[in-house]
Amino acid sequence: MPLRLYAHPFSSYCQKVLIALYENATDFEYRHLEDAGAGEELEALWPLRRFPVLVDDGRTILETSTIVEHLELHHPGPVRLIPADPDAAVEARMLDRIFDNYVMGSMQKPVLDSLRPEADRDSYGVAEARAMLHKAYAWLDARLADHEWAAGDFGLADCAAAPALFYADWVEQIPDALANLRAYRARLLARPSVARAVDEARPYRGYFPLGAPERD
Ligand SMILES: N[C@@H](CCC(=O)N[C@@H](CS)C(=O)NCC(=O)O)C(=O)O
Repeated sequence: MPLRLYAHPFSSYCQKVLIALYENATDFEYRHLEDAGAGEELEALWPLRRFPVLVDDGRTILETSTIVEHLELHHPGPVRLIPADPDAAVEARMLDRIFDNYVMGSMQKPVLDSLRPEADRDSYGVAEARAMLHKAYAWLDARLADHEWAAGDFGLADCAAAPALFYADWVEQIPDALANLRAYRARLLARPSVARAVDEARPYRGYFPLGAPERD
């Protein structure tokens, strides 16, 4: 029975898992969330309706970081998604958390806020999120001075970084001065697995509520 992934191509967290699957050419059934009945199936699996969700032989795996861990454990391929060395794995997981919590999370705040009715918007929270992005950018730029990928070879943390930085740059452009981070984002976009995820999401750019820029 192939893996089944409930996902939408435009979703940043779905892209994180799609990149991991594409890296190792892992076979899976793509349950596109715009297809009839897919939303109901997702809700039956995970009432919180967060996506993506992976189903492997009747087992439901939630949360992107653990989905990538599951892929490495049960469906490994030539690209190691989690380093074999436990200490290096801690570093990879640390960077994964940083990208999810402080880049992806801060990017999502202004996006989701713009979808709220005007009266319910949270301008203070949005300003905080934008400031957080700049702090995260500066920290990452310094780290990337001597790292080609986020933590060792390409893996989990880069799967998280690619969609996070892709969309974060649309929300709050990475300053020119942060050349290491800008170059890392470009390196990620040049990676075939990432380019594929970005291309598959292209038809949905009109969904971006802040207006997708004319680049990338
Ligand atoms: N921590 C979750 C986050 C997943 C998440 O927030 N996914 C977004 C799509 S990018 C979602 O489900 N949005 C639907 C919603 O917020 O109702 C993970 O890593 O899987």
